[in-house]
Amino acid sequence: MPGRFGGLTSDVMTQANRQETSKQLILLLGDQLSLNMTSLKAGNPETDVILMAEVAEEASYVPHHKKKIAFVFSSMRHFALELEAAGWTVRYTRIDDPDNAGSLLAEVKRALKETTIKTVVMTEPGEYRLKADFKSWVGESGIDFRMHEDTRFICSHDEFRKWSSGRKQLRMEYFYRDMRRKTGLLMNAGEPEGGRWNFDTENRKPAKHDLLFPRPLAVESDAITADVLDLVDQRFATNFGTLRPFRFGVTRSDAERALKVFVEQALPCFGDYQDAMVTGEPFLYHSVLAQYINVGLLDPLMVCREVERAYYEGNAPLNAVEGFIRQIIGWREYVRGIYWLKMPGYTDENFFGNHRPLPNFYWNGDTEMACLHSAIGQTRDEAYAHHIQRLMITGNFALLAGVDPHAVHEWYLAVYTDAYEWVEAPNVIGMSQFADGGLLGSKPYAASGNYINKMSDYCGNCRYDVRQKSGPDACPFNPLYWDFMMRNEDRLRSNPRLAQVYRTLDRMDEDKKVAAQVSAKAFLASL
Ligand code: FAD
Ligand code: DLZ
Ligand code: SF4
Repeated sequence: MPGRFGGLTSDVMTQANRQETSKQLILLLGDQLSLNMTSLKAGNPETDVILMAEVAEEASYVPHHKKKIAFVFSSMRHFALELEAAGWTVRYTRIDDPDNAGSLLAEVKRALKETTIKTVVMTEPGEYRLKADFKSWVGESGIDFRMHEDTRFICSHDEFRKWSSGRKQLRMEYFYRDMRRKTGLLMNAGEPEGGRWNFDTENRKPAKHDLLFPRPLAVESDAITADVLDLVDQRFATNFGTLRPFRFGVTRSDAERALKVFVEQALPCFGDYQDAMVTGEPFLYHSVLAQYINVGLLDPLMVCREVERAYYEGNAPLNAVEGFIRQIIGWREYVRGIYWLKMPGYTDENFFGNHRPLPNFYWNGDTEMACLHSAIGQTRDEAYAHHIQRLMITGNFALLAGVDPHAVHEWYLAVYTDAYEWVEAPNVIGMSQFADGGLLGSKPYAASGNYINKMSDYCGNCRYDVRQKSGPDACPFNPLYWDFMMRNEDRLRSNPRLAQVYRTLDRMDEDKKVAAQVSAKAFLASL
């Protein structure tokens, strides 16, 4: 197996000779690692050539975490072998290939030059920037080019456009119900299983440290992954993140095993502890499957059917199963719909007009705030943080501190193994930073230290005091929260979901308001 990649330059030469009779070049991207891709379905293994390329442009359009690059490259290399085993001819360019043209488009042009192929086929890329690159090249070159829909999603672009058009407000909950009806997941004679669409009232308990947390599947590196790790070590030495130990799976069968481990060990408590945060416990009862789903190693609908099966077989409760399925057929599909509805331009939205640079501690965890220190340290080590850490710790802080949402977006896109713009940007720009002014969600996810203290054990280990509202020892989230509400009053007061917050502010003594503003200002100046 490892030798296959060692001699790749000469492989490309032999493949080029075989390509004389080929008809189509099928470009397969690093997050399209499934035999069910529409580009492959439109191809013929007898005649067509698949192009896969590790390129500098994809590896550096944001400074990706080392583990993310290693995961993508190793998964690509393993998938190339799977394709060859299935009878395809694969033209695979490694990042260190001396002839590497540096970008996916340039690699396509090189392949066309070096072969007699005249037709290029691909499945729509997940990110707008790549789709735009290919569309404009096709316009100029007049090449025979076909871009197929990505059918790994339940809701097509057209369907989302129709669903959203004419609605005054887009809300995930209603979209989700349509996806339940469409897929039949947890449906019983046209009605939601258990008589309700959503069981969140039974979810979201804080977790205690003494629970026996399950662990996501940890996969030993094989020779291919070991090679990739060495390569990333050398070539991306200054990128963010800890590379080793590297425990992600890199094949479909690894990912399927990870799913099985999740369903058996963590799913039953997924709902209960979905929003909990515990120091030193990065995964809790989360699935840690998003990176596999997003690159194609797991099919999202298949994942949901396995999870649904656990419920019907009596192995997991409805609140956990419904909550999990909602994340995938609800949130995941909904954010993708918003992304394609609003691109280009969505990643530049800035409703609050925030321009503060991202604090440096986002890159090194060097802060005395225990919650941020923990969430960022874990991000550095695992290239993973669960949803509530992303939303209510790193996201909440950036929102309250008035950080430029585009800088926040670029950070999230870089640091998580599961980060691709179509899913990351709506979560950051819309859900977390409210930079779209309320298109995706109905209110900003802003919270003071009280929420963090309720849902985590961070505050007990912090140099700041979560009960103090102002002053040098007060938890910075407290004054920052009220400062945020006062600063943005003209934009937020009319939001019905913040009515209670503004009633509390109206009752607050003037000196307390001023103290919060002074503390917030002093803290922000110290960043
Ligand atoms: P679990 O908690 O086990 O959830 C199960 C699955 O549901 C996930 O694997 C994922 O596929 C899906 N899911 C859950 N929540 C969401 C959501 N809000 N949007 C889309 N899918 C969801 N998810 C990404 O896949 N890539 C990102 O780059 C990303 N960036 C985010 C940035 C911010 C600021 C926030 C608040 C959320 C972000 N999410 C992102 C959503 C969510 O946090 C991750 O999907 C989840 O943490 C991945 O871990 P998991 O697989 O253990 O998920
Ligand atoms: C994330 C990523 C990285 C790091 N490297 C590559 C690469 O070298 N080649 C490739 O085809 N894909 C890579 N990817 C995934 C792409 O960035 C992803 O396909 C696009 O952003 C579209 O979603
Ligand atoms: Fe975070 Fe404030 Fe708690 Fe410290 S006291 S861990 S800064 S919420």
